[in-house]
Amino acid sequence: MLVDIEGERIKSVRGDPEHPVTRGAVCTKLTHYSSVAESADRIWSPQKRVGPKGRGEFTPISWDEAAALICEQIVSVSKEFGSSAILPYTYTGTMGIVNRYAIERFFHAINASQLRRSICVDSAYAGWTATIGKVIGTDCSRMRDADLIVLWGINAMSTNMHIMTHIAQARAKGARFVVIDPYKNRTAAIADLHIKIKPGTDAALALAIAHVLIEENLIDLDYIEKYTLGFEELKKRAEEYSPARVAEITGLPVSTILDLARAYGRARAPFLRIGFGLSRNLNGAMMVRTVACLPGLVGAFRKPGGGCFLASGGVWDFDSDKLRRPDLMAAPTRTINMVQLGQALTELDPPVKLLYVCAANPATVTPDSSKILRGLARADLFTVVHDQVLTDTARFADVLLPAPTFLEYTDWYRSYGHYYIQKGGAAMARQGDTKTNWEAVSFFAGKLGLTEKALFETPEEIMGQCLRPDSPFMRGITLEALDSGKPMRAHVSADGDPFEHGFFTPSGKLEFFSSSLADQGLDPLPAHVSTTEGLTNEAMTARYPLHFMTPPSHFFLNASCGSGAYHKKQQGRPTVKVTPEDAEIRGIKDGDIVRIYNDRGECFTYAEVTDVVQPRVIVAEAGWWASRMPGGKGVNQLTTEELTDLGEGAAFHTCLVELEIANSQINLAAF
Ligand SMILES: Nc1nc2c(c(=O)[nH]1)N[C@H]1C(S)=C(S)[C@@H](COP(=O)(O)OP(=O)(O)OC[C@H]3O[C@@H](n4cnc5c(=O)[nH]c(N)nc54)[C@H](O)[C@@H]3O)O[C@H]1N2
Ligand SMILES: Nc1nc2c(c(=O)[nH]1)N[C@H]1C(S)=C(S)[C@@H](COP(=O)(O)OP(=O)(O)OC[C@H]3O[C@@H](n4cnc5c(=O)[nH]c(N)nc54)[C@H](O)[C@@H]3O)O[C@H]1N2
Ligand SMILES: [Mo]
Repeated sequence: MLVDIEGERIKSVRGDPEHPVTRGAVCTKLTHYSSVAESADRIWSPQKRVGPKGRGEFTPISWDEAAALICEQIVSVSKEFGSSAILPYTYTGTMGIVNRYAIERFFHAINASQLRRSICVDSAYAGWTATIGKVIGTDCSRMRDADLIVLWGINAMSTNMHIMTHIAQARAKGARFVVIDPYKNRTAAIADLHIKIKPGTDAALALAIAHVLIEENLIDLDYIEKYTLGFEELKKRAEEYSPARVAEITGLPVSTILDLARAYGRARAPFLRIGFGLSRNLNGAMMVRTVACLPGLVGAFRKPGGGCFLASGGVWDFDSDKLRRPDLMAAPTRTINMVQLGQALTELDPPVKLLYVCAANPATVTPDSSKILRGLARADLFTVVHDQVLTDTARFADVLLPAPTFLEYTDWYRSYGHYYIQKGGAAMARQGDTKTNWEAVSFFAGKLGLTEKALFETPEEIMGQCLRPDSPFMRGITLEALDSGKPMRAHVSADGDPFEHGFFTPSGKLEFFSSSLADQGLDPLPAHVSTTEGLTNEAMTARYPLHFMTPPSHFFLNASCGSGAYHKKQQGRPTVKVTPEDAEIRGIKDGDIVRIYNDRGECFTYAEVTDVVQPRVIVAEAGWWASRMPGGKGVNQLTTEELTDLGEGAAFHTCLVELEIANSQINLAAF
């Protein structure tokens, strides 16, 4: 990004025309970043709570006073309850490598409970890894030469806009563009074909495609022989998934399944881009694993212009131990899954007594948030929140710490959607009395009297330690080389087959049959498994007949940007999309306030009656701060803490609810 600063203000944020991926384009969330940086919700100095928890009433204090309060709690909680009663909850507010990961050093040094950070990618990565072995894939720029592009469970117009340029180029040359998604999102709306699948049934569709490819001999036997494992077993499994049976499961016409399979089998260069959306289901990892088998059947990876991509995260083999320093832990401690923060704060024994939230907003983005709010309201819980703005979570803080924006500090950033890493320098002077995440924990370490050198190193020192310029993927990527500020590429083929020399699985092949899954006592073959909570469960749907999905919004970045005046205005108002039939049954009209509810919780929003969704599936694009929804409750009140099939991820989209009209239940004047 190029940022123009005038005095102390951000004048503009633009894409860097010389950047190999963005080529001068940045998303609307960032071009209007000043609206976030200058938001009325910004916090400029440390604060101490003066009102009841959750009310957001604070008084300014100094960093020294804040440190005294926090350190006193660290000492007394450790003494009385053991240091595992301390829990850090840190996540993706900043993607800077030092400020995101190195802060764990401090929590290791005080021997706090560890956090399993699996809310985002872990279930998708586990599924992909089972088939492919490492989270790398075909460079997305190769899509430019594809003749069939399938986006599967990814709303790229909103979440990965840079690939849309490649897609436009391919389409100009005649490529067909298909989107597979339970609702017509922004991306599906411009596709040649939108396959409106029933949520959670994608593995069945992928197996039906395999069925047709095999039956109609549209497979690449030479590729299968050289590069894959378990074809005979897969063939047998796929026999169970006839297009007729899968039509029932997925709600798609048989003709659509046949058309997609044949198009995939006959394409000169089919490119499959798998998204994270489908992985956010209780059967999500298996869905990703199953879809990832398809390129193996047709040899897509070696077809120029073809391939498959989920993410690039696997190339960044930093020395994680040097970055996070788990060796600083004096004794083994427990690990708490971030997806289950609600449980951790309300049910865990021994309890969490000190919660340190940094660069995260769990009250809004973490599942089963009614439990989290109950936890945050506990009188015996001491909560520290380090953020730029007064979020829904920050309102519950005992001590609130102000953070700068990424434009005010140096860090290093790597993508999980492409293969570049880059240093981002501070573009402007520090505003207010803020500390970065690393500066804050270093400061507290000093006040606690800790002496371990690793807690006081500079960001440059830390970064220098964790880079591995000798590793095959990160060859030549040194601190000095990154200093130029220019993006540096990891070593993955830019326009060829990343798996030319084999896959990264135990067998070195693309594994239709996975012995590592078999070793874990799991089904070694791809399969469709319907979830207990889902439209096929009649006992549950009798009470909660609607499937509820909450994918990200176009103008928010998770709950970041929820403070931006521009972003809120563009996003309009929070809504739930519901079909005319489902609305009519419930007497709901477009624009009504509705209540969405299940046994976990409830939230209120505006009804948007529309055919972009399908019968019995409703969609509320997420990211609105709960405090800005009518009724003050967010969509994650409804979502489950149950973990996905592999990878211990979050299953935001596996969620049954009911909907009712609620115009008279809400006093809108309050919001
Ligand atoms: N229902 C539903 N829920 C979801 C999702 C979904 O699709 N549906 N998506 C999930 C996904 S993929 C993810 S990754 C998670 C994201 O969850 P989080 O990582 O909690 O992301 P944000 O909500 O963006 O909160 C980040 C906070 O960090 C603050 N921040 C920014 N920069 C800094 C900094 O330098 N220092 C500090 N201290 N703070 C900073 C921002 O102001 C913001 O409040 O949400 C998940 N939640
Ligand atoms: N504008 C914007 N951009 C973002 C974010 C944001 O909040 N806003 N968040 C960022 C983050 S942290 C992440 S991880 C990425 C995620 O970005 P993506 O990979 O695009 O994933 P999601 O947006 O979670 O989901 C994409 C689509 O999956 C669909 N989906 C849900 N369940 C199923 C299913 O069972 N089958 C199929 N086929 N589709 C399904 C949803 O309807 C949605 O349209 O986006 C990043 N970019
Ligand atoms: Mo994410």
